[in-house]
Amino acid sequence: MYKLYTRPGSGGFVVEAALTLAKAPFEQINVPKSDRPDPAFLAISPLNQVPVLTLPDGSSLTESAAICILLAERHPRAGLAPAADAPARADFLRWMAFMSSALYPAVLRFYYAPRYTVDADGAKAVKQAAVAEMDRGFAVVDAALRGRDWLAGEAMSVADIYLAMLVAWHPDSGKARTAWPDIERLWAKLREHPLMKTLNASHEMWPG
Ligand SMILES: N[C@@H](CCC(=O)N[C@@H](CS)C(=O)NCC(=O)O)C(=O)O
Repeated sequence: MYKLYTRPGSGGFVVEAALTLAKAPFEQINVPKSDRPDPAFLAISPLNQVPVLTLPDGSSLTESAAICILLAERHPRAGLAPAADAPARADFLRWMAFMSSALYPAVLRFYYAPRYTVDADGAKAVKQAAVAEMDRGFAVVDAALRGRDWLAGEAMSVADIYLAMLVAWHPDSGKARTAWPDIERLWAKLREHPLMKTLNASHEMWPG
């Protein structure tokens, strides 16, 4: 059985969605935020971050995008991603990598701003720059969605859920909904998705 280390409102949201869509049984372990982490948790998550997924063979991995891609590979019938040889696979990999390497870190710079400066008064500037970086990234994704329903191919994939999670973290989600109409169109569909509604009840990613 899988074990998912997570906490409400975290990147564990998309992994929980992927496991549930795959109908894969998993145990969920809530990891409280702490500056003095449990050494056993640090052994599987050296940066003291969630999500972490422990696989049925006992090995563990961090990195939300890697976890989602692995689950898509291991549960091909769940349709979490276009097949490895499908033309849409390139878009899927591209956007998963873009979201986890450009957008997610910008979100972290906003919420953990003091970590990103040695200036005791610098957090405000870090936050401003983080929002600008998020805005740049979301505009790229919004443009890519023009005329399309989903980020990759003709069906919802875990990349779309990943995007909804990230945009929900924007500190001004009202602005996000008007500034990027094509992201909003996708996000609106996900807000009505029965599983996202269920997950949102515990994660409170967006106003229900
Ligand atoms: N690169 C990691 C980032 C994970 C991450 O930053 N998780 C946040 C919650 S959304 C966390 O655990 N933060 C606690 C910390 O950094 O101290 C991923 O994609 O999974």
